Amino acid sequence: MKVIIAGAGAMGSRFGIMLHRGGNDVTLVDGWADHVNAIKEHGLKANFNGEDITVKVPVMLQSQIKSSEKADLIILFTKSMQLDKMLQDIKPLISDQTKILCLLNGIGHEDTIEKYIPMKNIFIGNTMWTAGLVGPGQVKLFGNGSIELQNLGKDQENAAKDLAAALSESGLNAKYSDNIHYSIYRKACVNGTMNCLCSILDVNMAEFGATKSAHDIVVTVVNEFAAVAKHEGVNLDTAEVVEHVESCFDPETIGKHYPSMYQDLINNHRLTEIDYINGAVSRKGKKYNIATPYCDLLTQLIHCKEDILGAK
Ligand code: NAD
Ligand code: AOT
Repeated sequence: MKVIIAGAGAMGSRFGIMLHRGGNDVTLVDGWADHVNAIKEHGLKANFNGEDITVKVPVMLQSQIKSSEKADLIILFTKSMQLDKMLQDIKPLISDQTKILCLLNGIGHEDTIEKYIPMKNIFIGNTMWTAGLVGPGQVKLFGNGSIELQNLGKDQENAAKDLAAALSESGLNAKYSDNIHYSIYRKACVNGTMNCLCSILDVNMAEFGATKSAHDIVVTVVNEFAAVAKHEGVNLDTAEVVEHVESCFDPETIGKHYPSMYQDLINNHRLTEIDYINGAVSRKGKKYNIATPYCDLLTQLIHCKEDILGAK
């Protein structure tokens, strides 16, 4: 399968490496010149579950895309605020048959994708895999994960199941979901708690989970997400979602992970995806006349921290 990874930072690199090792014809596309040049010169370097590996994989800048190379599958892995530009830049790689899979964190990305891609080729989902960027051309990957995905287009259920099976052949543990908006909101609850709170408190997920207030905060935030989701026809089982969020506290599994928002804001002074997570719930709350005070405050605090750190 000819696979383009559109956005080859931490997660794009993980997926690129795993799909390449699984025998696919993978090309990375990214907008960060230092990263692209490092991969071109030295290969993509990864600490993969404790083992140092180097993967030689084709890579190009968004500005170097040629129209000749149509992909079977494009996996989107930009940050939320980079998605629209990436979709514009990858147009030459897309044929009428190219499937687009979006696994970004956050809510509502299909609205952006639908502007550029016919519905029949759009597949959306979320992932419990994690990844960290060490520096240009270098990532750290540990632990296990999974993917849930579904077709947006009518009559594309078999295509979605085939796509999940193809990703699983490379060890990505992908499953078809018949209720992907539920799964996306469920994962957004993980990010709507862990990402902002670990960044504000300067801790990893296990350390946050060990605080006395963690449970109450998680319950309140999940309830706000659930109230908004209900207005969109998604009925979250809040007790199950809280349990799911709190399973991330376990230091033996992924508790030691610093969420991507922490990596961006605290380590690299980069702008965050908060407006697509808690910020999206705040905006929807105002639209539906639902109070979301924790999401409002968490969004504001992350924006304060962006200002304080001069994030770009
Ligand atoms: P990332 O920031 O590592 O990569 C996204 C883009 O930003 C890439 O184009 C990358 O090259 C660029 N970039 C990264 N660091 C840069 C720097 N210092 N200077 C300039 N450009 C830079 O993002 P990610 O963590 O791979 O996340 C992609 C999507 O997946 C997001 O929606 C994220 O929330 C989601 N996600 C991340 C994780 C995780 O563990 N990292 C887990 C699940 C989902
Ligand atoms: C995560 N992390 O989604 C993944 O860092 O943005 C992120 C992210 C899987 C399970 C728990 C947290």
